[in-house]
Amino acid sequence: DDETKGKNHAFVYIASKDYAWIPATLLDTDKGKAHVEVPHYKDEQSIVCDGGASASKKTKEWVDLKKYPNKVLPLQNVTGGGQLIEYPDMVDIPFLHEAGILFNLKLRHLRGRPYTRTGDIIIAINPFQWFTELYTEKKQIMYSNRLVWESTHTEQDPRRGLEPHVYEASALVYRGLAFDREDQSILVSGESGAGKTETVKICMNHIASVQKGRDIKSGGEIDPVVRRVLNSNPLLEAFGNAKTTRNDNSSRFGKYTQLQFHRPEDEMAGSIDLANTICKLAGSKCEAYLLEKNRVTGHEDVERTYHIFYQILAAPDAEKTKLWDGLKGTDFNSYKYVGDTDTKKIEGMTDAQHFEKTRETLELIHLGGDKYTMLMRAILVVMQTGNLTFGPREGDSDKSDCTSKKELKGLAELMGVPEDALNKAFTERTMKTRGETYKVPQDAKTAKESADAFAKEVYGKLFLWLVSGINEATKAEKNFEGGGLASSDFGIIGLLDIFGFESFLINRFEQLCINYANEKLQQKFTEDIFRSVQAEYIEEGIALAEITYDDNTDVLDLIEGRTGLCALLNEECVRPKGSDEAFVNKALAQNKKSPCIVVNHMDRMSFGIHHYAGKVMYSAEFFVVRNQDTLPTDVEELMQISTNEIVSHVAVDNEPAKAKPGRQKSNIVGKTIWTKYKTQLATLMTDLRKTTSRYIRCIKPNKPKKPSVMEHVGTVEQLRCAGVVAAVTITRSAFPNRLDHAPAYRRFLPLKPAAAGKADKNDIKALLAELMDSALASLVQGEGENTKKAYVIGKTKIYFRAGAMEYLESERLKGCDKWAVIMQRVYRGYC
Ligand code: AOV
Ligand code: MG
Repeated sequence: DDETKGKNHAFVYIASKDYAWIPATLLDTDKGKAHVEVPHYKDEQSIVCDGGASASKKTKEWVDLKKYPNKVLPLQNVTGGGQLIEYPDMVDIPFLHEAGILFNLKLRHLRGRPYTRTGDIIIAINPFQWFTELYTEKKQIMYSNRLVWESTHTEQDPRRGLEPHVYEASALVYRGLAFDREDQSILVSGESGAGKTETVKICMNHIASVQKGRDIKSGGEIDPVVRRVLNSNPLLEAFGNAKTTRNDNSSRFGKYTQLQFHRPEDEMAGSIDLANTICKLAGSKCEAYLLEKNRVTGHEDVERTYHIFYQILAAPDAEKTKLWDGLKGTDFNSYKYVGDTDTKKIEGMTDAQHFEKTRETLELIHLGGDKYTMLMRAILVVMQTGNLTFGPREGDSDKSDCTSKKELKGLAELMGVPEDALNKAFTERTMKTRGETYKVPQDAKTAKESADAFAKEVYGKLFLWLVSGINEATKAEKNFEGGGLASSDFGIIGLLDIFGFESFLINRFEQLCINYANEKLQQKFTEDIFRSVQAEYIEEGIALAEITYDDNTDVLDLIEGRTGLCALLNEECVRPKGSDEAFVNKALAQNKKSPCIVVNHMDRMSFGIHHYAGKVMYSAEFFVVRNQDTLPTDVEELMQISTNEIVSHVAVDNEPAKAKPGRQKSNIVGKTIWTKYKTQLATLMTDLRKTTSRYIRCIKPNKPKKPSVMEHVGTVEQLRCAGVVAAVTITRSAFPNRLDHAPAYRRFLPLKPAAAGKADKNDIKALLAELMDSALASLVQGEGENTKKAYVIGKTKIYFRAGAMEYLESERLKGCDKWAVIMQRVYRGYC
C-alpha cells in the first residue's frame, strides 16, 4: 500500500480564492489550528499534486479549523511522495469532496483522458483537441462487444476494467433497450462550449453502429435510414447554430432527439439467442426548444448570425442566381442582418463546402426541388427585410414610408405580394374599437421594429418547418410504411442536448427560461441518483438507510407554481397596461414567503432566485414584451398572403393551453412564450420519465478553448452547476465511504485485535466483520435492539457511517498525530 509509506507526511487541500483548491502539506496541529505549508507555483496550470516538488517557493500559515472547518480537506489518494493517484471512477476515491474531484479530473485531463465516471454519471472534460484514437471503429466495437454482445447480463458491473468513455453510455442504453426492454435516454448538459452537441453526435454514431456488430448481412453499406438520421444533425446545425464568443458552432436552441428502434417480437424477448434481440434503428424524431430568434436581426460584432446565411452567400453565383436574380454579386456586406465576418470556416469546412452539404442533405430527406427553393427563398425574405429602411413622410414625422424602394421591390418579389401592401403592413397599424376599424400611421422607428419582428417570425417559422420536414423524413412510422406501425411500437433512446445553467452579469427572460429547464432536469437527476443509491443498497443486501438530499421543489414552486413568477408574468401580459415593473412588484409581494426569492433593494426592476446551482439576479426589463412575442395584426395578415408557403403557413402552436370559453384572456395567455415553453417542458419531462436515464456532464475546462489547460475556479463552478458535487453528497449521505471487501481488509489489517482468529480464514466477510467489530467498538451507538454499528457489510462492499473511516484512518496512522487531528476536525461525526 503506497499510502502507508507516506505516513510521515500528511497531505491536505487548502481552499484558495484564486485557485479554488491547492494541495499542501500539513506540518503540525495545535489547539484546533492547523499549520499548513502551501506551495507557490508559477501559474495555475502547474499546480498539480506532487508534494510541492515543482513549487518555486513555499509559505507556512496557521488555519483556525474551528472558524474555518472547511478550509482544509484531507488528501489521501497520493503516493508517499505526494503524487496524486488517478481514479477512473471517482466513487473509489477514499475521501471524496470537491477538491478531490477537481484534482482527479485535472490529472486525467492533462494526461489526455477526457472521460471520468462517478458511479453512473460520466464527466466529459472538453479536450479542445481531437484524440482520434478515442473514436475509432475498433473502440466502438470494443465497447459494444464488452457491454452488449459479450456481457453475460448477470455480472454486477460490466464496466469494470473498461476505461470510462461516452461509448459506455451509448452501449449501455442499447443494452437496456434490447435486453431489459426499457426505453432509454442520455441526458447531456453543460455550459456553452462544453461539448454537448459533439458528445451527442459521438453517442448517436455509436448507437447506430452497435447493431452493426451483429448485423452480418449489411456489410459496408450504410443503411439509408441510419444515414438520414445521422445527417439530419448537421443540417439542423446549419439553421440553428451560430458562432458566438464562447463557441464557433454554438447551438442556439435545445434539442431532444428520440431514436426509434424496431424491436423483435415480444415472444422472442428474453431469448438467450442474442441474434433475436437485435434492435434496429428505424428512424428518429426531434423536438426543438427556444430558438434564439433575436440573433436573426442583430448580433455582436465578433459573433455571427445563423450559419445558413453565410452558406447561401458563399454559394457559387450560378446557384445563387438560380434561387433569385437579386442575389447576383452579393456577399456578407450586402445584407445588414448578416454583416461582415472574418470567420469563413466552422469545424474545418468553409461556408461554401457547408452549403453543398446542406443542399445534399435536404435532397436526401426529400426536401429538394421546389421545397428547397421555397426554403431558401424564405431565408432570402429574412435577409432582404433587414435591408429595408424607413423615413418620416414629408412634413409629418408621426407617419413613415419605406425609403429603400429597390429593397422593397425585391422583398415584394420574393414574397409574392404587392409592394404597396408590404409598405402599409409596416407603416400602418389597424386598430379596432367597438366594432370600428381604423388605421393608425406608425413612425419610422416603429415601422423598422415591425419589420424586425416580421423577420424573426419568418425565421422561427422556417426553422420549425425544417424540423418537421426532418421528422417527416426520418420518423420510423414512415420508414415502416405499410407495416401499420405506430410510434408506440418502437423502442426509444432519447438524446437530450440542452442549454446548461446560465448566470451572467445581466440575466434576462431567456436566462430564466433556460434555468427553469435546468431546475426541472435537476429534479429528475436527484430523484434518479436517490433511486440508484437505493438500488445499490438492495443489490448489496443491506437495509435501506436514511438518504438525505436537498430537493428543489421550492424553486420550482416559485417559478411555475399557482402564484409563481410564470403565472404572474402571464397575467401582466394580459393586463392592458401591464409593465415589467408591476410584474416585479407582484412577484416579490406574492412570493414573500418563498425561501428562494431574492429582493434587490437597490433596483426595483430586478429580482433574484436561489437556484440549485447558486443565486442568479434577473433584470425584468423586457420580460413582458419578450413573453408576449406578438406580431402586429397587419404584419400577420401580410404573411398570410405570401406565395411562399413557409411564410404564409399558419404555425401550429405546440399544444396551446386549453382556452376557457368566453374569456379572451386565456387566449393570450395560451400564446405566451412561457405557456408554450412550460407545456413543451412538461411533455419532455413526461417522456423522459418513461425512460431510464444516463447522465453525461460536459465541462469546459478553460475559457480560451485551449488544449491541456484546466482553470480551477471555472471548473469547480461547473461541477456545482452540473450537480456533480450534490450527486456525490447524496450518494454518500448515509454511508460516506465504501470499500470492496478485500482492499478494506488489507488496509485495516494493522488494527487487527490480538485475540482475533476465530473467523474462518476463507470467509472474507467474517474476517472483515471480526476486524471491524473490534476496531470500531468505541463508535457503536445505542443499546440492545437499537444498537447501531458504524459499518455495514454488503455482498461486495463494506459501508462506513460518517466518521468511521476517518476514525479508522487516524487509528491506522497513529504514529502520525497530525493526521488524526485533521481527520477529526474536518469530518464531524462519531469522532
Ligand atoms: P456545446 O454544444 O456544449 O456548446 P460543442 O459540442 O459545440 O459545445 O463543442 C464546442 C467545441 O468543442 C467543438 O466545436 C469542438 O471544437 C470542441 N469539442 C467538443 N467535444 C469535443 C471532443 N470530444 N473532442 C475534441 N473536441 C471537442 V453550446 O451549443 O454553445 O451550448 O450551447
Ligand atoms: Mg451545442
